[in-house]
Amino acid sequence: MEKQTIFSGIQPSGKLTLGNYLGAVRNWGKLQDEYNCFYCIVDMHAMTQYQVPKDLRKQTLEGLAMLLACGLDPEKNTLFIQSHVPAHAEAAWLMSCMTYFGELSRMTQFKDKSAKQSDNINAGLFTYPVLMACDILLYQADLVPVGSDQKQHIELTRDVAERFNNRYSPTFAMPKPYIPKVGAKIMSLQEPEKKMSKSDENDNANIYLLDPPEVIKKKFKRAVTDSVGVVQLADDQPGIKNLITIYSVCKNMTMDQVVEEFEGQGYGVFKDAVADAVIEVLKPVQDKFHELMANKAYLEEVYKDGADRAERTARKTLRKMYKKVGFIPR
Ligand code: ATP
Ligand code: LTN
Repeated sequence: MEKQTIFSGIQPSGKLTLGNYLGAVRNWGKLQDEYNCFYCIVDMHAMTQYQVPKDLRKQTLEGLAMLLACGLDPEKNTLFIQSHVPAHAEAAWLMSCMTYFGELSRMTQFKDKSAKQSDNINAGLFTYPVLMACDILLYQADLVPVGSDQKQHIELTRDVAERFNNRYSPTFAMPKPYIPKVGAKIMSLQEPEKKMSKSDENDNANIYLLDPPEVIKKKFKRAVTDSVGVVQLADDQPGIKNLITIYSVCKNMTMDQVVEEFEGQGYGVFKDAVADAVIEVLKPVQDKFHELMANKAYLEEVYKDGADRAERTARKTLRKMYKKVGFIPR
């Protein structure tokens, strides 16, 4: 049987966080043997926020190195940079003519980001989900492994794909979100009702994948909890719930097992244990990352080869799309 296709993307909009890792990237490596996988550093999406050019270049390369450090094998997966494959932007124009203003207005990420960057509510921020839909559809992806914040965008992708398929003829596979049961939404350490996000300006809110052990310890010590004082799963203890989630994913335990392990223990002991678990999981990733960043020629080879492979698949779909809508081939 032919392998199913997977597509996912990550923005080079800052340093990767524990949220990106536990909710998305960590799971990608587990799929590489069973699926035909495409993973993309979506630099074009990152432009919806202002990026300092030299930082964007650095973060894009670091993003790629991070995917490799997290265990993605470039022989088994196609790893590439979005702006290297022009079909994404070309398809996005066409699909933006098939996506309604009302649909895009309902996107919660648009609403959240508009509130956060009220001085820069640009057209790209609004049409962001159309470009994302094209990322997915150009590769005929069946599954899209993401954190739960991206579910709404994948539903929109399906709606637009179905519209195209119905208006013309079947062209796109129908993608489904692939969301982990635990870890799909890691919360901010400072405001546990908000998701941990790499563009958060408060450094203490995030664990970055490259944070050294002492920084990780300090951030967990300062993590906002509550005055209940019991390690348990309760709706009015979002900070503790978040720490239980992190520990459970790092240790491969269920949340209930974590609660049992820390029964009768104080928050101080629990926070130290969570920090140690995270440090242990990140250590090999950090070592590998530094090794890769010292070898720019290798990284270049990986993204060039990835772009060539991605381009072939994406072009094929774009050609079909153009033909079906009535564009004359040259
Ligand atoms: P930004 O702050 O720039 O929006 P981000 O941290 O939300 O960035 P993205 O590049 O948008 O990160 O997301 C990459 C992947 O990480 C997506 O699959 C997303 O669902 C997942 N992800 C992001 N934040 C979290 C989180 N807090 N918990 C779990 N998964 C997350
Ligand atoms: N919108 C996503 C990043 C992203 C993506 C994609 C994810 C861009 N294109 C295609 C999955 C599939 C985000 O903000 N996390």
